[in-house]
Amino acid sequence: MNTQTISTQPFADQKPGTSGLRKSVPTFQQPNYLANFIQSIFDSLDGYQGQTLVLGGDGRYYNREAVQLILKMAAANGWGRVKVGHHGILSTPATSCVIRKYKAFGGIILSASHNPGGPNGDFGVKYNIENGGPAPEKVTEAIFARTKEITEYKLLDAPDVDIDTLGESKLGGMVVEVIDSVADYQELMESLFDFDRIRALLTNGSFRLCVDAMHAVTGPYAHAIFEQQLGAPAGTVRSGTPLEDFGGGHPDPNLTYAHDLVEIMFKEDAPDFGAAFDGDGDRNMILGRNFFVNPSDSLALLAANAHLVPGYKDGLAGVARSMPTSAAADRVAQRLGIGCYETPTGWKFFGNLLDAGKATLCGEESFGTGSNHIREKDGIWAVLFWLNILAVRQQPVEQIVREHWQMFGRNFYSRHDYEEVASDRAKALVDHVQAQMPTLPGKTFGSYTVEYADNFSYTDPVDGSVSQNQGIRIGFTDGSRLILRLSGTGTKGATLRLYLESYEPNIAKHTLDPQVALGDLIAIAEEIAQIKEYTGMDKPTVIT
Ligand code: VG1
Ligand code: CO
Repeated sequence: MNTQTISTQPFADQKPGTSGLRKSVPTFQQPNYLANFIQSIFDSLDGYQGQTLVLGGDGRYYNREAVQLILKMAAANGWGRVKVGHHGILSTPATSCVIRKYKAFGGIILSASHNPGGPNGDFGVKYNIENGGPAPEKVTEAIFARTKEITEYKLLDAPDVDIDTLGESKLGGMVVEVIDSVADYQELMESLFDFDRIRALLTNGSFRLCVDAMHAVTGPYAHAIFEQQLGAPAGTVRSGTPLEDFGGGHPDPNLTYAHDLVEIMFKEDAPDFGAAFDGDGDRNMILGRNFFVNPSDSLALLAANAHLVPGYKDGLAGVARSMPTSAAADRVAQRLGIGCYETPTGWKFFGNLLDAGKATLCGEESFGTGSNHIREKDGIWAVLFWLNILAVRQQPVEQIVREHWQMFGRNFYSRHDYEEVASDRAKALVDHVQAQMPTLPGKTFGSYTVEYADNFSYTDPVDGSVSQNQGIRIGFTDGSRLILRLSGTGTKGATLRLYLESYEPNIAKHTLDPQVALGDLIAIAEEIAQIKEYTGMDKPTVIT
């Protein structure tokens, strides 16, 4: 078997976004496109010779081809061993778990997460470092710099590796180890949660669970854990077979795209608990019977109830949330007397806080929750956490959330997404708002007075690195907030995200629909940003 050195030319568009490089499948299928990016990752790393790489993906179209290419490139570049998921499948949280458990040098995750898949859908590549978490900005910047200069890549001239049989084989001088995609992750979950108690809940004859894997990567994990190990009846997991095109769906667990589950959970005689996950298994949507749990509230609730769960019974070091996530978790942190951190959007910013032991739980408004058990957000983990709480408290989801609001007040929260906006229009909108920023403080809109208007800048408390322009924030004197930012994960035009938050201590008002409670703020956002005019859309594509 020969190592080939293949000449190539740079592509100008390989800048990683919020979470890795995401492009349409046809873009990735261009000759050398994927190889360039993978070689650029390897070139920007130091000291991986002879070390272990973890490799897997969410099973979307092009996953298998990409795995073969990466294996041959890894062998040619001197990696010692690649642990690859069975059939090329590994969820994002499972990859993080395996990197940490086996002290691998890093991992490559093939996924465009919540973006649709299939021949005309999206594909993506993320690199995770040895702590199991997404590469921090200094690494992704180095990779991007390399993509602009690359002239050649290395490839082993060898037949494809059998990734459908567990076990070890040699590829040149490198060992390829096909691993069970679920086992290590399942063992970690068992060490954190009270499985006996959860099993008792799921088999008590009255509690009903419905889990929707959306034909994406969590299917095998959910079948193994909820049905086989914890005793939920067969059929509890819906759409549990990963498909290359996710069955034509959009594997984004929100009220719009997980409509099958939403329908089940909002009908009469609905199950007690419902959950859905995204393409790569790091997001979760939590539903009670006829009840939606906002992800920002979910984070706060997990923090407030963490003492009920074995893995967290000794207390939390702190809680971290992304800037646009509501401040509901801050109130819990304050009550518990623990640290509270506000980071830019994207899980990579939690890594240092977790490594330094400053935060135990982390969350994002975008259906992401996780903890220091790994360095990624984790969908199945979040559901197990909830089930553990339900098993101990023996109350319906809705009652638990309402009691939480009674204790802490309610942070009304909503996110409005405007998808596939023409990029120049989206940029013009941002410029238009940015231009008003200096004059906004002190200005009144109805009963609201602007206290501050800025573009969020974050200084990492551990390594001092600074990340600027992480989203426009307009804060009002009563603590309400409007946030505007452009997505860093979309692949078609621009996606504008408007985040809205207000705080309501009055229990009598907690039953309001968030869209009503936030009505004034929605109108103020329109007045400042003129979203309808700039986007040409009269309503958001997705409302959470
Ligand atoms: C979105 C979310 C962000 C999340 C990111 C990756 O980013 O807002 O909170 O971390 O997706 O999630 P953006 O830049 O589009 O707003 V995943 O599950 O798609 O890897
Ligand atoms: Co994801």
